[in-house]
Amino acid sequence: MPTTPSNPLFLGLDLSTQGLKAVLVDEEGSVVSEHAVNFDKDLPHFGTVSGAVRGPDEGEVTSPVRMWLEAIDLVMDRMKADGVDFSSIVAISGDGQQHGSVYWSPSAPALLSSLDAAQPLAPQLCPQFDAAAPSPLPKELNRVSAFSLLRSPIWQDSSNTNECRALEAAVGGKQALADLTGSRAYERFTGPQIMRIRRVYPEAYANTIRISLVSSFIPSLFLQDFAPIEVSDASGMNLTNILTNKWDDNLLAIVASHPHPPSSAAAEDLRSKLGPDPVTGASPLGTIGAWWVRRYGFSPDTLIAPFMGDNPATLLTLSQPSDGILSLGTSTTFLLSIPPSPSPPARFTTSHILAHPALPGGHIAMLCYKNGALERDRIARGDWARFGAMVAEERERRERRREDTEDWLGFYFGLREIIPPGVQGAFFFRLPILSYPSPPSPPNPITYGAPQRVRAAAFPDALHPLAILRTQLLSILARIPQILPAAAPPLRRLVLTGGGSASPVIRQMAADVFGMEVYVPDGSREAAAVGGAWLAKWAWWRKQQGVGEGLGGRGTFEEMTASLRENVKRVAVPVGDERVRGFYEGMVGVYRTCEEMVVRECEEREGGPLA
Ligand code: XUL
Repeated sequence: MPTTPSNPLFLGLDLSTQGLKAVLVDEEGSVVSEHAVNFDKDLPHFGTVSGAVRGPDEGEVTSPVRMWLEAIDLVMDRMKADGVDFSSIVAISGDGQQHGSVYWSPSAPALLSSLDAAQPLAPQLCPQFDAAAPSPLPKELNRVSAFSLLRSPIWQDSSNTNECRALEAAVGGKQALADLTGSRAYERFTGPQIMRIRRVYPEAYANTIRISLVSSFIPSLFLQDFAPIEVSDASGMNLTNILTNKWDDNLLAIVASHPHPPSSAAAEDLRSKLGPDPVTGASPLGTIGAWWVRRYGFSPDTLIAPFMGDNPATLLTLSQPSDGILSLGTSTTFLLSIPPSPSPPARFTTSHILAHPALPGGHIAMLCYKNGALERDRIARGDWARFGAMVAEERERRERRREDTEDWLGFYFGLREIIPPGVQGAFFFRLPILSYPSPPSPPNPITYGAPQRVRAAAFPDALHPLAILRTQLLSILARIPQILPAAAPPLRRLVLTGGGSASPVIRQMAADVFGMEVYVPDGSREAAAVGGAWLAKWAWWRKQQGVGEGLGGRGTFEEMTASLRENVKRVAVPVGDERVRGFYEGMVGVYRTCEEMVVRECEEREGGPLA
């Protein structure tokens, strides 16, 4: 009979684009320790930029699997050096950046199950390789590598547009695929990624016995055996039915056969590579493997719960009904929880519906932007104090004093963007102001003339910091009415998380653009990793209570979190000044016009529709 430590701890790991974080959480849900590894700084020998390798193919973005393994070795060693008592950890879960995929070789099961506790993970599972060499494993290394591809495609990849269009066409179009899977085909989604891997590396695909998501790769290491994929992360693959969360035979057949007619034998082969139907966050996967017990002193009873996608994990810790979550990490994402309802959630071709990891029948609506932090960081050039001062000064002049006869919008898409799909480049607009309201002004009604497209050189330099915040936030504001379920009450609070949420200027700007009070995590800023630790606690708590597989109304995630403390705090309220109130609602119309002009310009440049 396993003994329970007097102070049980829960480990949450977040394997994100730029680094790996590990948080330990106690029974009350408070974070007791945090450790992190930054890929570029701590593992520079992989030569990544912001955690990723671009190229060699057009649009290709990958991360070395060995880098992730070394990061896990390093974070565990850092925890050990800090005196973490691993035997107090009773359950482990976490999350990974969504969509990325890991390709396991036929040697993986034997290598995983026979790990030697005297050595770290990386050299035992993945040989050193030349970063410039092609990703498929050279055949002569097959016996010593658990991976058939040495670099994993990640969510920033956009090298498979043709595969996306082919998948949509094969099921009857974008909307048909969105209705079936929750999303139309997106380059970063794992199904279209697998289609490209099959095309460019047919031998490596044949040499793959299992495909994991980043989120199921990590628990596979802890179990020393393949872990199944979890439902919320599975809904980022374009391979499951969003209403049943099961692999869809037709989609498997298309992905496994294209450009040939769908074959059921190919579909079965892909099904065996993907493993069993996805599991919910409620089902523990098993207990920790012997390597972890011997090397770090974990208890052999430590439960391993499924790992999720990073966005669902963030929502788990921060969300209450009627909250919107704006995650300002490497990507910028906006998330809403959709409670279970007798009618299925509406599906759109510009946003995503994901399965909820801990609320059976519940969903998550999501908007995702690729150029979020990448472009904000580029403009700030590390000097956030200057960035903030420039935003504040320009806001004062344009929103409060209203002293110009023109205003400006700027769009910044360094990488091929997700929303609007396929746009790339920087685009600047002058907005002639036809009239300001005479006081007392109702909220905003500035009248704008037709926006004029201007060259970068004509755009006021001092405006870039405000301009990027404006367009990034307006893009979301313009789309909220569409993604908010019809029966849902209006949003009440906005919860900010991720790196950008630390900035007081961004907090205030978000409060004013959305007209909502802004909250941030209270305590740890690692909301996704904490979400993992909470899911781990849920699995353990249900086991303690003897709750079986089906929830049957008992042992729900809500029931468990009710005993955990409120973990957000209010940091900004919309300003009372009526010149600023409603300013951005009034700008949405002209924003939409400019966005349409950007899309048209990109289409003309590329000679056809972008997506
Ligand atoms: C979501 C998405 C990103 C990644 C990385 O669809 O692609 O948010 O999850 O954070």
